[in-house]
Amino acid sequence: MPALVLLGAQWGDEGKGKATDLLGGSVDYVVRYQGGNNAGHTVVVGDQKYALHLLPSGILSPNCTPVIGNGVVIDPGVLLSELSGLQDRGIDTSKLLISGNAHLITPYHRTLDKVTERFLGKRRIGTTGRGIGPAYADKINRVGIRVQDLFDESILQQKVEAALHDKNQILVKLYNRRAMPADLVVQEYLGYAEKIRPYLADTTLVLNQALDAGKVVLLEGGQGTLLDVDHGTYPFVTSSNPTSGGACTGSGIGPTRIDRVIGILKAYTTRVGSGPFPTELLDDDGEALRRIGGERGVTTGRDRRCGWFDAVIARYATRVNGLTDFFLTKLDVLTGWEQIPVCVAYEIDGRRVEELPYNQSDFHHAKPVYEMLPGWSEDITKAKTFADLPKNAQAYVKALEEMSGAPISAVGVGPGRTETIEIN
Ligand code: 2SA
Ligand code: GDP
Ligand code: MG
Repeated sequence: MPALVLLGAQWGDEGKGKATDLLGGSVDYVVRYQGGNNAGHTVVVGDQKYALHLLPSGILSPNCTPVIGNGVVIDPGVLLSELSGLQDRGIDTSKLLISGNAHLITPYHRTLDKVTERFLGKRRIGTTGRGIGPAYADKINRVGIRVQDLFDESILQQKVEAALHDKNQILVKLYNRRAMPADLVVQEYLGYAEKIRPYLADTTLVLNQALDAGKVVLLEGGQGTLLDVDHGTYPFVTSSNPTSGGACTGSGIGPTRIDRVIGILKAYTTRVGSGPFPTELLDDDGEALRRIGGERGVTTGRDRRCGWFDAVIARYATRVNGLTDFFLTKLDVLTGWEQIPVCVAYEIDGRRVEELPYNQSDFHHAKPVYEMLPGWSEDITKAKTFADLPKNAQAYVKALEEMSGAPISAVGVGPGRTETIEIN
């Protein structure tokens, strides 16, 4: 198996961290290819719970090399404190590799993220406020600061000055904020350089050479398909490409080397932040899913919006990512419902629609068409094989597989590393 991609099939928080950790024992490299510390990936190992933001979940597997690829945006202060937090808990972080081409999030990106959201008011995206959008905007606008710039003071100074030239005018004139002195940013960032230097690598070269040598590389997505800046519910998206194409550009691994693309799919749906969500539940069922599923943002602590499973979204994820299979997570959370509604299509202005509409207004108007599936009441958290699941839980999984367009190869029945059923 050469390279494989693991990504979110919905709006993020499907349980990618747990799935990556599960595969960590059988892969040699785990690579983050987009996003930054907006992500929150939870991994539960025994009685220990880890919340990772910037570091690949493979960092918890001793034989695995974790890599932060060129497509990631790095807040260096957050990176170093995440590293020292893991070191304090006895995790070896020395193998980490960081691309010199990854871009840096700076204090002005964080400030711009927050003031823009405030300015948008009711139309705000509901970002994590970590500076992700403004950092990617600078990258595309060719005024970004890269990790490699930390090692040349005069280049860093020039680039920060250039980046701040118009931003300071915007901050002062438009948002009534104080200008940010370039020198302050440069001094702070030069202070990170030597701490980051040991991890610096030509990650694209390292990964391709590893693949040549028969090693296995796992590309781990942050966020999810519907938060993709190209394929998601724009403008209510993140500013990167969590979809499988982003795994190539964000790591420097060509598509011909990837032979498996796993979509992580929650047995119901959640979303953090603003934007359309056809199956959202604003009633007791939504509250129950939130409570039982522990649906709270790992980075911001915001309550996640909850709703029933949406097969239209799952089919779309299969299509735009070329998924080979799904891991279905959090099936245990659905235990106890007598009947479980599943959205099989939308009704838009009186028409039945089977595929995700590309038109933003149509998606905003989409009403779910539900099919009712019978529920189960037995505790499933101890199930080890598919046959251990109650008949109705088996039928739920099979129905979702049928509707979603790719086989389900694993089912999560609890947050722990071992609480996963593999299906052959
Ligand atoms: P941003 O900050 O620019 O990426 O925000 C843009 C949108 O992307 C959403 N987004 C997320 N959605 C789900 N999970 C994410 N990670 C955290 C978690 C979220 C948290 O694991 O729980 O703690 O709030 C994540 N990161 C970004 C975001 O909500 C906006 O809708
Ligand atoms: P990620 O961003 O996709 O890595 O997901 P998060 O960590 O943000 O959110 C997923 C949550 O579900 C975490 O608290 C996980 O520990 C938890 N989780 C993952 N798989 C399962 C499962 O099968 N059952 C239950 N009950 N919890 C799970
Ligand atoms: Mg998350």
